Amino acid sequence: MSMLRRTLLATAAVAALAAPFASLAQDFKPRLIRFGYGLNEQSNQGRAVKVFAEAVEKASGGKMKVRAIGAAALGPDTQMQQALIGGAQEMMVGSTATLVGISKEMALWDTPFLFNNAKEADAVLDGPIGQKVMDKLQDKGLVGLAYWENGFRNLTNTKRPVTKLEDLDGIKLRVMQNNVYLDSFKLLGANAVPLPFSELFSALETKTVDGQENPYNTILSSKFYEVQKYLSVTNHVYSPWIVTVSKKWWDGLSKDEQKVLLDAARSARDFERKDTRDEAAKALAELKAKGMQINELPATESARMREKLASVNTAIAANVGAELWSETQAALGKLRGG
Ligand code: TF8
Repeated sequence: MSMLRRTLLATAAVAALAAPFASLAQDFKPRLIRFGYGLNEQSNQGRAVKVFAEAVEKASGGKMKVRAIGAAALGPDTQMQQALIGGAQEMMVGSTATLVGISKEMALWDTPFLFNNAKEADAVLDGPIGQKVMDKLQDKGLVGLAYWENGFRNLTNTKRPVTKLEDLDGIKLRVMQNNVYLDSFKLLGANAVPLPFSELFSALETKTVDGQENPYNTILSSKFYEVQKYLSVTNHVYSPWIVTVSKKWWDGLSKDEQKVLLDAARSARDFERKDTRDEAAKALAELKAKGMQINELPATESARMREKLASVNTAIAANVGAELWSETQAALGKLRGG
């Protein structure tokens, strides 16, 4: 056997031996990740953060630890976003809608009736358009890792079932802290009041507001059925969550550490979307059993709402830029077989 051949064989043997221990050779430092979120531990959000935390700890051989802090104990979305930007907190998951003040392209996801179903949402959010919108965060001190599902939003209130556009007249409706939501519900005739989610239950309980809008899962996990009578199925917008990281902190991580976080955010996303959809499928019956009165919105009324909101679309297109807007419309056309 030639010298060269013997060396090659020996190198191969060492590589084969080392392979199972590859993770030991990876560059992990002890890291504590404070991961904040707004819903409670028993929510779809809480369950997914737990899955994320376990994936990170496992993939880093226990070096990277996630301290999950729910129920807005670190503050509402906007406060956590600032903590991430400043480097005082490492990670969070929250609504894309509360990021619009920081990164205007996020308003794309506030477009009323943008997606017809979850399949369209997944395709656009996980595709090049979703990535482009997410990447815009980097200039603002945030790194986006993955979109999770909050879901299609529906209306609840204590005044009356909303079966037609006019039923919204004068209803004091809490909206997220986001101008598209504020303008949309004003256009629809409601008296829209922006409030952080963490103040919502008590605002409903004390009748500071009459109603709110959120996916079934949240109406259930946040026990809004205790303080809301009517649920009107409007599906007026698909609302994503986004997992974000402090860029200040992220830039100090090794490539291996960054990969662990990205992979875990994506695997937790897949878990979360399935969990959320399974829960949503059963939630209506549960909310009914809890005493809520549920009504569908007739297609003609849904169409009237869309028409009323046409000017919002124009404003969003101007905000996010004509190019991103038309790219999105083209992608949706393609998905719909156009
Ligand atoms: C809202 C949102 C919230 C989420 C959550 C706190 O109505 O839908 O449920 O942002 O992350 O504020």
